Amino acid sequence: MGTFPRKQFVAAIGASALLAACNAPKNDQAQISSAEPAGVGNAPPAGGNADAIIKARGLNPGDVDAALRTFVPPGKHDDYVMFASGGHSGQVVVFGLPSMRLLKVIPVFTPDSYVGWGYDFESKATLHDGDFKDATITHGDTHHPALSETDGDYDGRFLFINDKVNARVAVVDLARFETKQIVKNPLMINTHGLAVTPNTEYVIETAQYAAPLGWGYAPLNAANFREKYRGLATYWKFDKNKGVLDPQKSFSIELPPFFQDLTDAGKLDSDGWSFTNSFNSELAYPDNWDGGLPPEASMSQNAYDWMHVINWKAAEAFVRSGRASTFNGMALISIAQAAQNGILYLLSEAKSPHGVDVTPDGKFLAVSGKLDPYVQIYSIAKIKTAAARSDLKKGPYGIRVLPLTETRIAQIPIGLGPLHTQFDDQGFGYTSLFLDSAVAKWKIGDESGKGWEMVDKTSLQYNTGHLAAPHGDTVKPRGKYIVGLNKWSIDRFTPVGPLFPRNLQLVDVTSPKMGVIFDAPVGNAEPHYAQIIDASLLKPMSVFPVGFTPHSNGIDPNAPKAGKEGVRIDGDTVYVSMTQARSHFTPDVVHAKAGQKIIWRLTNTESTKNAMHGFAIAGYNVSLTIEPGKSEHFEFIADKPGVFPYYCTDFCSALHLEMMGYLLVAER
Ligand code: RUQ
Ligand code: CUA
Repeated sequence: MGTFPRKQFVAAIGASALLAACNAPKNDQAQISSAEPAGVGNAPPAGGNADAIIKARGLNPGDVDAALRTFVPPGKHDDYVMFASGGHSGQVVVFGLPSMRLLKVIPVFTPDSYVGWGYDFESKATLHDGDFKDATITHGDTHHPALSETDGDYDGRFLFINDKVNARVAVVDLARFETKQIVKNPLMINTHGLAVTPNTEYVIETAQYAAPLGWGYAPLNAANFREKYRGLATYWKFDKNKGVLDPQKSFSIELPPFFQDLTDAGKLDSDGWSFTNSFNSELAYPDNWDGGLPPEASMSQNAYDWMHVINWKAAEAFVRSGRASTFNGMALISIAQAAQNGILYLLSEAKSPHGVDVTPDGKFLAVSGKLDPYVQIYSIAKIKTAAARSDLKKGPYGIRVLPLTETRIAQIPIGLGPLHTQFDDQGFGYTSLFLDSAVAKWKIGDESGKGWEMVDKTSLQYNTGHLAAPHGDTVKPRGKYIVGLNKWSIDRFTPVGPLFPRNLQLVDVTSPKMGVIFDAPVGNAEPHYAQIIDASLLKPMSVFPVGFTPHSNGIDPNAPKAGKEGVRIDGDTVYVSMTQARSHFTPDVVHAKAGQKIIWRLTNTESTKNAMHGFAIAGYNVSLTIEPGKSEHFEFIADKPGVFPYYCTDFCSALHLEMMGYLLVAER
């Protein structure tokens, strides 16, 4: 293919200024900076005129306090990074705290034409790994992000996120902030809870709506619902060296068809245990609903629901001993096996529970039922003592029941619709109140049940779901903030039509009285849950070694190299080996004949930070962003004859518009 020699091109435009601006700043400076007088860009307004500004804008001292607590000066970085689920956008949304600035959107279960997720060969293959019975699913409902942990604290290496609707789990590699793996649960259809164990031995995924295991069919009637419909807890083994979930070493525990919900893993004193709540202890199902109560009423008749208390270390040992069966390629412990081998217990919990959260010391469990105005506190030492008893009564499905009176040590009255709890570094818990639209702060007491009391409460706007706190799920919470993930924003923002933004609210918890200090609209689907990590623990790459491919997490031997580009035709396949660098694609013309298959490889050969390029081509549905050093690969059948410009979609240089080429597909 004829490529215009670079030297001739430079001579042809003959402008040294253009050259300097667009051709080759191979260092870490932004291109523009060399042309800009030092210090101009970030200079604050001269003088300092705070009083006049406060007056002119009608601010009160509280506003100014909030502004000072959240303001991060231009060019300065945030202290914390928050990973929020993107709800049914299928993504993860990344914010900086305290500024609440949006830093990134990571596509996970849904294709994204900016990142190119689902457009290149490798990411398409990753999406295919989440296929359901050969059907590629291009949506997801991301719910519960869970950061990888070492010794019970976030380590900044990986983020796990589940797809509630399709029971899939994804691994996001935080070296790249990119989705690395998607697995479809081979036994369950949908899921809700996701949690990691303290050394990321396992990622725990728990079911939501009961269905026959293994994606099977059973007519819906009373007998089948009881005997054939099932819940589940899956313990996905995480291979830390490879950074992937290993289905071969993972296992599941069959659970009754209560609708399991959220899960937390024990830590420190309670390491080896996990706690999964559920609703629908009534075992209500749609046939009951005909002419009777609607589902939400038939599922909330009982005063209590069932928490599942699971000794996962005992389950792991059981599987290793070879006694579990295998179903759809996954080790499966039956309810009877779990009940008889000290693996599974039931414990009463307040009705319609959602959050179940282990305190940072691993000693207590905070559970709240949305229809019960208390946070219920259980002692895990007492749970373990009770579990060791040989005279426990059997409950549903022959599962032994831990006595509520022996294990629950306190109930803190906090208000209406308690939903989820987070912790700080000062010995306080924070529980969201969905119905009250508030957050309650309460003191962690002791084993005897003393000292558990609410100390503060503040309104949020509105209908708060989960809360997130810096390292709030770990053995070492960092305190300072609580973020309320509010479902409704109602009157908080400039109207943008009937599809309202959600409202993430930053709450300061360092003052004696909590207070909202920032409202961040989220013009994305619902952030169900978020985790917040100290930014200094994240060590992402900023450029890739040239020729890097995410698929093998290393250099691709087939990656196009500078000076070795070209087009090769072999039978009916056209192999394109292309590089891109400011401001040129090499080669810049590709010829094909209608019907030929094109296997196109493209390397961004830049080594300068931030020097990404895009690639998009008319008519053939390819859109990519290629970070410096990265090599991508895509394929299509050139079935439409015509002239198809391709170009760089990222404004990379002063000659960005000129960074283009043609695919010419001739008639046969
Ligand atoms: S969830 S709030 Cu998975 Cu709690 Cu939606
Ligand atoms: Cu490369 Cu624009």
